[in-house]
Amino acid sequence: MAEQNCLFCRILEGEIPAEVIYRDDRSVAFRDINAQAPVHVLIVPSEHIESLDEASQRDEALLGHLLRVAARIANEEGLTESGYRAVINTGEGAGQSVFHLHVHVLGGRPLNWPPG
Ligand code: DGP
Repeated sequence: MAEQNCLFCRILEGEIPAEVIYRDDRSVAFRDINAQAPVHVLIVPSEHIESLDEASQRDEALLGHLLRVAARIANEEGLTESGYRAVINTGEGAGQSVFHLHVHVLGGRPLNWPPG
């Protein structure tokens, strides 16, 4: 179900433009508008789930699917050799600013650990 005031639901519905690079029946991937690395893609479930913390047992297959899509995109973006990071910020304190679950895929530069 799309949430009216959710930015990513509006992107999924095509109301707000985005550079979509992948779409299937359960997810959409588009480039982050505020890229933190040469490759920075967001993988978003088509269904509105506020955060990882809101995902339930019913969403287990979907969560696995999002990670598989993340790996596929990383591969297509040429990141397999150099490595990449898949990140799910959960909650304001961890940097979540859009409350529609999403996986960040970052790569194309050295990624430090621990992240800030
Ligand atoms: P997070 O802070 O983990 O909730 O990540 C939200 C990301 O969404 C952030 O990296 C910037 C990105 N973002 C915010 N608004 C837009 C937008 O309108 N279009 C796109 N493509 N990305 C957006």
